[in-house]
Amino acid sequence: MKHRIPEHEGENAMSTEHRVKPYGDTMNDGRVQVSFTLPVPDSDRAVEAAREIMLSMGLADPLIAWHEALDEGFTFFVAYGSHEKGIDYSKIKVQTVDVHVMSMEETDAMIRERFGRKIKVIGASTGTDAHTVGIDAIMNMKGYAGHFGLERYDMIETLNLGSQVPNEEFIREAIAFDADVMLVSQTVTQKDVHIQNVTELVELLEAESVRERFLLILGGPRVTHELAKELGCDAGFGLGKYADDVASYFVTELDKRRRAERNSTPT
Ligand code: B12
Repeated sequence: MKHRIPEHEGENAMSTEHRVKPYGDTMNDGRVQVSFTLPVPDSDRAVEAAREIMLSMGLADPLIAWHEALDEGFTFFVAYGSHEKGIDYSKIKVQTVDVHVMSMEETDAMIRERFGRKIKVIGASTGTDAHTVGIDAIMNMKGYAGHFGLERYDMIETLNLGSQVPNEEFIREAIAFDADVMLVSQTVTQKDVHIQNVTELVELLEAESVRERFLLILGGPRVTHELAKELGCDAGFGLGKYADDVASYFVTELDKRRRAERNSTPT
């Protein structure tokens, strides 16, 4: 992309200029696009209400670019406005999974060389969560968005339990499968059900004294690495992450642990 600043150059530029604003058409114009629905009939009054919603969000100079009746009493809007305040980029800190992402072939080669056996991975969408597309994107042979899933890897053996798997059953199956890695997918976050669900999973693993036996990886559209760590998992992956990201992470981490164990064993 023509205007993209390489990350390191961007960081340097930011050190002299902390304030970052959205970029629309010209630098620092602060323009953003927002879409939302109001539970009112489509009318001039509704458009004015949408403008006021934009202003109350702190978005100046609002323009309602599109409005359309969704139903008798509901109107959908697409609007533009300017975020004038900006944010201090130097204050942004995130916890991320810091690992070199390998291709499927590189990951397979590393497993062959370092472990000499297949890595066993079990996955499920747990609790009441019925969404399977996320966990399938990571595990299925055909994968997702041009990234093959774990089933395609020669050196990874997988077991995908699907959705609505109770935590107790997930743990039982992980032990029976002798898994190295447990993959948990959580899509529904209403009423923080994902927090309760993953907390219960971690507590059950600890109660059965098997938490350390598995690498526990959480994923889903609202999952961050930071949240996953807070909940007692080893790592977390959200939107835009694929099988290669997660496989690179678990193979690297398992290898690190294998070496640490070897070094601590008296000869
Ligand atoms: C398809 C869908 C359904 C289908 C699911 C079919 C199926 N077999 O999965 C059906 C129709 C069954 C469904 C039902 C419901 N749904 Co629904 N659904 C969706 C929808 C449209 C797409 C989700 C999807 O497939 N995304 C594509 C996948 C590939 O993305 P992903 O899951 O984020 O996965 C990626 C990453 O997050 C990550 N990842 C995901 N999991 C994991 C796991 C690991 C280990 C790793 C490493 C990575 C990882 O990797 C993937 C690839 O990058 C979304 C809206 C949307 N557009 O996102 C709503 C949505 C998720 N659903 C929602 C809701 C509320 C429901 C229902 C509760 C509705 C209802 N009232 O009945 C029910 C849930 C019932 C239940 N018990 O769970 C809400 C969730 C809101 C929230 N934050 O809680 C959404 C966001 C819609 C909305 N805007 O309200 N749904």
